[in-house]
Amino acid sequence: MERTFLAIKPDGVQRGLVGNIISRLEAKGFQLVGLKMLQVSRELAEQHYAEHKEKPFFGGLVDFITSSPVVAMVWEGKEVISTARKMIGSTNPLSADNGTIRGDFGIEIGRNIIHGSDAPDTATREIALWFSDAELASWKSTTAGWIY
Ligand code: FUP
Repeated sequence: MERTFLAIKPDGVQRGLVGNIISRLEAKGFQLVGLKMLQVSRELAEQHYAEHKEKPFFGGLVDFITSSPVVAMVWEGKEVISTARKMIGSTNPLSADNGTIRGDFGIEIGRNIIHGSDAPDTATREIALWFSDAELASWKSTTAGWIY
């Protein structure tokens, strides 16, 4: 089954949106298989956002993501990578659709609440970067038969 990496950023944590975000993904039918709150180091932030290294916003992005704790998660389910991205909405919250996490809760591109892996190869890379194998659970939900 497919897995994706999601992280609720410092703004999402401080604004008390952790429960709402987890509820949306649970209610959709996806399964939480990894969860932790952590203070992100600059090293981890720079590795995570390596593709943006040359961008003008890179320094501010690293400052932001390391400014206070984030909630890192791994979610599992059929087509969870693309579906979670749809549920998150576009990068700029002002252009994100209503009903998406960013569309419902955000205004600023630099304070867009949540990160989600954008493709299978990035999901694999990000899960390995943020979680050890021992931190990931495999479990069977008896309700899954009603979802799939
Ligand atoms: P996303 O995949 O939607 O999280 O967006 P990107 O990978 O393109 O960008 C990563 C993060 O960089 C965004 F979540 C917010 C930040 N960013 C800016 O601050 N300014 C920009 O112009 C673009 C991105």
